[in-house]
Amino acid sequence: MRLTVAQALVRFLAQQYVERDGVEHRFFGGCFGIFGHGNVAGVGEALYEHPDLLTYYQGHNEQGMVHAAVGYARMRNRLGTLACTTSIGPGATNMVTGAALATVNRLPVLLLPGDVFASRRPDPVLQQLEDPSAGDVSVNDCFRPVSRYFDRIWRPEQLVPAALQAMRVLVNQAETGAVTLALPQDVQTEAYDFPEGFLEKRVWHVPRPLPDQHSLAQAVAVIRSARRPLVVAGGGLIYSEASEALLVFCERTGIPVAETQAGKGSMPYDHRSALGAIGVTGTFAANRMAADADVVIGIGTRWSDFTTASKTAFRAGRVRFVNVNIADFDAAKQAGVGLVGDARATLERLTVLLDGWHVDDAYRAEAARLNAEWDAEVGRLYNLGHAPLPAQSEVIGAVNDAAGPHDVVVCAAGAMPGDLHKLWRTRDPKGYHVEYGFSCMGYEIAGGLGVKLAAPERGVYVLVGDGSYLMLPGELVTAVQEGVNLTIILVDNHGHNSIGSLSRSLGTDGFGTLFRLRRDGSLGLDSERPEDILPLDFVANAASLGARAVRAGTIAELRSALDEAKTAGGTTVIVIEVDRYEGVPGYESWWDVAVSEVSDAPAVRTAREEYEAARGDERSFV
Ligand SMILES: Cc1ncc(C[n+]2csc(CCOP(=O)(O)OP(=O)(O)O)c2C)c(N)n1
Ligand SMILES: [Mg+2]
Repeated sequence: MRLTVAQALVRFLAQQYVERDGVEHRFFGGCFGIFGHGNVAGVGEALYEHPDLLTYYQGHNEQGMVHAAVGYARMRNRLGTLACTTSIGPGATNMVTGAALATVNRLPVLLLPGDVFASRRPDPVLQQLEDPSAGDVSVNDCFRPVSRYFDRIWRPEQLVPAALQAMRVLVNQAETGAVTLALPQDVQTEAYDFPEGFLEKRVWHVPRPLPDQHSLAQAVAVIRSARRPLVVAGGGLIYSEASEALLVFCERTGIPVAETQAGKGSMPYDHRSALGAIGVTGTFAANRMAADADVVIGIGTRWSDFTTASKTAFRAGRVRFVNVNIADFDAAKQAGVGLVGDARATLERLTVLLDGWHVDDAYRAEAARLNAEWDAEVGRLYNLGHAPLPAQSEVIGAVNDAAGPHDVVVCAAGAMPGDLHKLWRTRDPKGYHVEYGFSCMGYEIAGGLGVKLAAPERGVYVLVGDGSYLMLPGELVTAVQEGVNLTIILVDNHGHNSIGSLSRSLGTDGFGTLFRLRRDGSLGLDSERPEDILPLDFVANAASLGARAVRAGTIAELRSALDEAKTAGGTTVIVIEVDRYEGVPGYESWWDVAVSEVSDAPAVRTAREEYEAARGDERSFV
């Protein structure tokens, strides 16, 4: 069939399906786009000609479009995503951060940046990077290290193998991440006789592979030898829809469960074996049991520094790891016994192979006791009654109370992700959506939009800091445009408070983190006088973008604003100011952030001494 490259690509994308466990889904839920000369006449024309093929969503910042696609993909457990089309130059490079975020989080997104003319006839075109020593380099080469698959379509017929490779990687649970097909603007518009087979419906089967017998036997022997085993549940467990299998495994074996950021929600918070968050932002329940664990079973985790507390969380002399992971790269970490396979299938097999074996009753009871003690601590922090300004933990409590059991909380950067990791009471495996692989400021609203597009039946609560809001509020407009109802709670603490606290703990006094006016003669931005704090009006700002916007001065007002948001419909932004010095404490954990070895500041020298002492606890597992 004679089509342009862009027309063939749009038809191809509309015909891609995935199937797992006999259930089939369309893979692409639509296409986000911002047009410029690099895609308006190519991909733009193709979407215009057949708007029925792929729903078009207008983005307002290319990075935000990718965040929305990531939110969508995560909500769909990697069985669906959105495509993103941009112009060349800045429109394209605006997606690089989103690409890195997708790849770090192992979430599929398809990026279609426009590219310079393949013919080179009109060079240099507007926004073209000219490399005097390499004619084939364009700004899109920035996508290479942050994409799991990259190709540039220099000739029309090249689309066929490239599109098939793109799909292979997108649906592959071990390899997935950002996939980039750079589309030179002239090639997008060139016609070619595409084979019919290329444009027909294609169903990609997503398998549930099992680890090999030898590794399973080894893992079972290690687990049977354990007296204090612990499961660390990661995002892979949720993407594999393995929560039920995990519950059965834990009921039978009595092994307690700690959760990473991406894995939070693997177990309901009130299950007696649930220890909640682990690591730097962990609970005392999980961190105490991690410290003494002799066998740690990581399921679908990439063992980030936040999970391992920079390699200080697991302190038992002869602790051993078993890693269930779809990617052998992650399964090999911590010198673990690698069980390369699907989390659900592997957990079901392990449950059978461990039949009859379980931890002793005292260990089971210890986990149950810690679960209850931790929940009491959550209750305390939800109800601090801090005055005159409330504490952030009370905001989390009010939002948790307002959210239904299947609603979703969305966050990404600042102090909020750590506090949510500790305090959010999760009741549904998809109820907790904190992007903490890249922890990208600006993800919150755009990611929340993607979550809602993927799961319109769920309420979506976006918690966003004032700093993150200022970085990328544009997709608020998209939410209003699309009639997508988000409830956004903007937590105003007049700056980058999380980094301010980190800075204070490292001897640098919160330098550069408060939002304040520079006064004459001041070298730094160092005044904390109320009259020097920037008077930013976030209510007016959000209202000007089309949202319902209200201010809550107290937790009681926040609760009624959350109630009103449910009935009002549309996207609501609730702005609440919190006490920036009333943070949630850390619980028996540490994070490796290097401190200056020499400094004029005595506080920095002290911090360096403490740092060197703490670093001594870091372990390497070989
Ligand atoms: C895009 C990006 N830039 C910088 C950072 C480093 N960073 C992490 S948290 C943070 C401050 C976030 O401020 P805000 O959203 O107001 O949250 P708060 O820290 O006040 O809780 C910064 C600058 C980041 N994570 N992402
Ligand atoms: Mg802030």
